[in-house]
Amino acid sequence: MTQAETDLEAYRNILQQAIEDGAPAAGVQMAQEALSAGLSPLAFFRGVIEPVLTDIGERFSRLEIFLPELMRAGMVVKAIQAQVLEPAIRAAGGQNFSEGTVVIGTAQGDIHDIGKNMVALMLQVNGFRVVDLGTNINPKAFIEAARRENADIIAMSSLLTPSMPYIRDTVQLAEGLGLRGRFLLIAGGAPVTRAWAESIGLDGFGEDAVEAVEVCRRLMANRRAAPTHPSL
Ligand code: B12
Repeated sequence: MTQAETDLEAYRNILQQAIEDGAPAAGVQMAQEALSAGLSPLAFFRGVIEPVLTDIGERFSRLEIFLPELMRAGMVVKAIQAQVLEPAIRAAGGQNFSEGTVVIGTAQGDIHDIGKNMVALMLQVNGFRVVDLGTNINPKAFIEAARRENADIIAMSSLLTPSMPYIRDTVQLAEGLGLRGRFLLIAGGAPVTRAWAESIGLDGFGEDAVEAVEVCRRLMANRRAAPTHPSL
């Protein structure tokens, strides 16, 4: 194991312990130390937060842990995001919102927002104006917000399988209203796959926050090249 891998493992163990103890301050302090030691916020998110949350999710499915632990995980990770990662990413990013406007939210029935917030932040620091609608957003609310904000892209997040049909409903609502040429629709989240995204007619899909930026950039480049194309 390289020194960097050993460090990541040590950070993951501390995060795991902070979650078990329900101690956001310990998580925040560890994240600050990791960034001070030279780890980038994105590398921290991918190398520490994502694997720990994945492991917790797997243990939850195996009934080894229960809802209170899931809630502590959400609380500790959100504190790290708000107090350490977001300020660091914002400080490094520009203030130029010329890439386009993205309306983002978590799909109806779903209140998970850690991944969605990371996507929103990465889009913002990469030049998109982002309107974050929050969680549990129904199809009509997505479309109304996109109209109100004159958005280019509607970005939907879903962590719950039962919420995925609402993403499909949003695509169908946009289609029914004749708005497919006006808004580009994309989605992501742990249970969302590229094949499913294609099957319901989404314009794009992203595996993680970095790919979310890539897909939005690509869609906007296509739109600029062929602005009247009906289904971009
Ligand atoms: C933390 C957590 C919670 C916290 C959420 C806190 C919060 N504020 O978000 C709380 C305690 C609230 C919670 C509640 C529940 N949870 Co929960 N939760 C999790 C857990 C452990 C981590 C989720 C997370 O943040 N992952 C890390 C982030 C970074 O990953 P991500 O969201 O996938 O996002 C990345 C990519 O997917 C992508 N992405 C995300 N969104 C988008 C959008 C676009 C447009 C793009 C391009 C990309 C993109 O980029 C992100 C960054 O890289 C997961 C396990 C897991 N493996 O994910 C279970 C999990 C999602 N939960 C689950 C369940 C069942 C529940 C509950 C129903 C439990 C219950 N019995 O009440 C409730 C549901 C409440 C509700 N109505 O929403 C299941 C879902 C199963 C399913 N497929 O339906 C999981 C998978 C656990 C499991 N294995 O059973 N949960």
